[in-house]
Amino acid sequence: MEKFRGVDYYAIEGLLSEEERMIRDAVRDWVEAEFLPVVAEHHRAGTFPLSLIPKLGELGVFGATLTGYGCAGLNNVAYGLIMQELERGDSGLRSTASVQSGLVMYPIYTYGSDAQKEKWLPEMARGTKIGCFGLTEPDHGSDPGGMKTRARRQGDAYVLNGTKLWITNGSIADVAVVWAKEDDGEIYGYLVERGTPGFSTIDIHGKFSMRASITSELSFQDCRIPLENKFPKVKGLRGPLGCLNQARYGIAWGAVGAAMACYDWSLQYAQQRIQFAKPIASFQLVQQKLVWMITEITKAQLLCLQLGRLKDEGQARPQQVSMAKMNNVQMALDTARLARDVMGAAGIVDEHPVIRHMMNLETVNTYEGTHDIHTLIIGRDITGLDAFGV
Ligand code: TGC
Ligand code: FAD
Repeated sequence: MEKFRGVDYYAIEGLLSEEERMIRDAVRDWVEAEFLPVVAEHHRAGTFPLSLIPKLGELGVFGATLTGYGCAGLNNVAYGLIMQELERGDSGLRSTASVQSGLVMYPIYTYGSDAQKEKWLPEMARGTKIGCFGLTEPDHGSDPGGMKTRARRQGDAYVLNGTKLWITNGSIADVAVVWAKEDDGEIYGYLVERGTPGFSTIDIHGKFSMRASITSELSFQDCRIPLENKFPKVKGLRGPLGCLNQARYGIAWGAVGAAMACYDWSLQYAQQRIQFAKPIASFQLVQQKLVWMITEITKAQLLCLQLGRLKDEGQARPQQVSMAKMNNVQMALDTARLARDVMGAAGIVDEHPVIRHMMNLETVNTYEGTHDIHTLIIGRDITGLDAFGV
């Protein structure tokens, strides 16, 4: 198959600034040259190419919208385009950048003390330190407000007890952002460093999705952390949910990247594959699938771009982020499944990227709020009625 040819049916390129295009192209070239050649072997082995993380730092990917501390200070559209290009490589690659930027650097920057920012942000921007985000628990996924993890003050320390499950990069992280309840029943955020006594991790194996990404369980047993490791500026579920707004925004763009990869690959395949003495791309039913894909990708691109412009004006509402995450991930999953179908048997092997994207997108559909939770968030917004439960 030829190199990726880009997907821009509505001349959206013309709506981007020169800087946004340059950033997009730099990340696209890097993914092409350094990531795509190794992703299939990592997918098979169930590993992540850790040596590439500092290179992502050099590219300015981490905390790209933040200012100071060695961060690039880009606008949200440029950041979205970075996420699109990373996920064109693999959802696990975008996950690493999302977690580091939106779920670890963002809360340190927004809720953290000056000392916490100075200690973590410059190294995280460089990719020489890695973070993870612990919100989900074995008994509380979609309803994190019910979390059981507890933090209790004892003298000059907080003592953490509990378990966080399904945590991206948990076992390789130098620091975990952990959300726990105190005796007042409120949720607070804490920075827990790797190696702290009472803090341990176990990786989750047997995944059919996100194989080129590390997913772990975090366990806290009488884990004592210094008082200064608590975020001073946030209290309540709005703390972690505020971080999710950032990461969900990146996923909305990233899903478009995965869909673009699947569409372009299956189009090229269909143009080359001969059956009944003709390229399969000449059959009406195959064309219908390809046309559906590019139409939905185009709509998703426009949704992202307008959301990014709103975000840059400080006008993007969390419910609008939910709509983009919900729509674009469903679109990408449907696109990947159609692309797999267009490729016949060839679609099931990892010589081609389509099945890998398809399996990854099953996770993307679930994490950062499932498709249905985002439906209910938007439903509550437009009706004023809460359909979540009691
Ligand atoms: P609810 O009563 O709606 O809200 C509680 C408080 O939070 C505020 N809030 C938000 N603040 C900022 N941004 C948002 N998006 C917010 N949504 C709500 C809200 O105003 C309220 O504040 P206050 O001050 O009035 O108390 O809370 P609820 O318990 O009814 O739950 C609502 C629900 C279900 C929407 C929420 O819990 C939710 O979003 N659940 C989904 C959980 C989720 O997305 N988990 C993701 C875990 S992290 C992850 O998956 C990382 S994957 C990383 C990767 O590898 O890429
Ligand atoms: P559940 O909440 O049990 O949901 C199961 C089903 O029930 C879903 O279909 C859901 O939509 C539905 N459902 C639940 N409540 C309702 C309702 N009120 N109405 C209608 N339907 C409902 N979490 C982190 O904190 N940090 C991470 O880094 C992280 N990384 C992840 C990486 C991977 C690979 C995966 C798979 C998950 C990750 N997660 C992470 C966890 C993720 O956020 C959760 O899986 C997700 O929030 C859903 O929770 P759950 O899996 O417990 O599903």
